[in-house]
Amino acid sequence: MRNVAILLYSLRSRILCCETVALSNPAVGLGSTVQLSHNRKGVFSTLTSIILSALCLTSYAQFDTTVDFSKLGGWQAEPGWLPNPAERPVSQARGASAEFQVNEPRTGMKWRLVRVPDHLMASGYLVVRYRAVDVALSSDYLFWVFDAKPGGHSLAPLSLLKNDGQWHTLSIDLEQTDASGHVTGLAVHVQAGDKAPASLRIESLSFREDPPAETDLYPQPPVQEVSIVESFDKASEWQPHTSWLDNPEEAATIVDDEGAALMTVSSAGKGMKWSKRFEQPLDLSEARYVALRYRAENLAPSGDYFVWIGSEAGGRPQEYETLLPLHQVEDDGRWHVYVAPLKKQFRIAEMAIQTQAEVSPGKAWIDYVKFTSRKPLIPMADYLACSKGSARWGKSTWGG
Ligand SMILES: [Ca+2]
Repeated sequence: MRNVAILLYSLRSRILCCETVALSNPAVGLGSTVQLSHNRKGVFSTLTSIILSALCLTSYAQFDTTVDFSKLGGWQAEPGWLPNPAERPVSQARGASAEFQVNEPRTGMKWRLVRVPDHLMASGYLVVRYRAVDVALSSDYLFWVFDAKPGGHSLAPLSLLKNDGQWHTLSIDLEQTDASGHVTGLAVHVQAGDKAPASLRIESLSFREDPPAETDLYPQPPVQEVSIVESFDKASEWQPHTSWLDNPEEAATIVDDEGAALMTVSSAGKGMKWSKRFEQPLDLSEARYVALRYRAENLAPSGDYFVWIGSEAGGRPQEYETLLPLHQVEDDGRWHVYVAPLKKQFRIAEMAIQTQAEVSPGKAWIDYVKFTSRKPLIPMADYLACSKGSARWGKSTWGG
């Protein structure tokens, strides 16, 4: 049953997180390269609703999977993975615990977990209880995960270790490290400096939905709580850009509609982009999540953006990010709140939005885009089709 819970949680994560990178990022991009049929979207949407409903009703939404190393075929030393492999590395697995040791100064070893449990998902937190002695700290990885990203990626650097021989708990926020999909492999790394042996004892390693109360967190949570809102309550601030796309509809409109901006494109197969420039750029340095409330009807799904942000005005900035691509927009006429980790932290000088009509008329409403330092809790009312605008959104609702 726990595996089912993990699978469900993973599906939820996939739904909530911007996993798919838009194929055309610059605001002026013309790309409409990813096309999904509305039927497929509809089926997925229905499936999504069923799964989300099930999640609300089941107590299995919380998961905690401790990896029992003794059942997994052990750890394989990979001397070819580093330039200074130790000659006599030691690894031992006993039940949930494992010990790694390098015996010669200025050498190291990387070990690969031979087999990982089925259904282990790269979501939630990787929680590690460990004790380290004389490990050389550096920016090289402590843990490496093989997941949906080709070749895998680092989860945390060696420099995080507290090297004092005491027990510590480290919780790695997997979403923040950009982990996603199934965990197909895991590796651990130990380096000795001038002093040897260097050892790392892992008492337990588990994948959990939430970190424990007493823990070191990685990445470090933001220093300052922030809540930055674009409220979309003045349509006149949004300028159309017919030159930013190859199929503009000159007559497309953007108007105020009860606290939201309503974009309308009347001709099937046409679209429009609008942007708003911020005289005072929005500083996202402490923001970690984005929440976007919208609804849409008759939109054409494409790889280009629905909402986009850039570090400079004009459409071709140094830094930019697609907050939500058009093909991930739920096109069922209902209000949705899309929540995802923010991949980049920069100062927003311009935000751009786009509507593409598959059939006439294509309509999309955006109520708000909100950037927060903590994962936002969205009131149920925001998902209801009857609720309009964000007038009721006070600071207290968001806790920020
Ligand atoms: Ca609004």
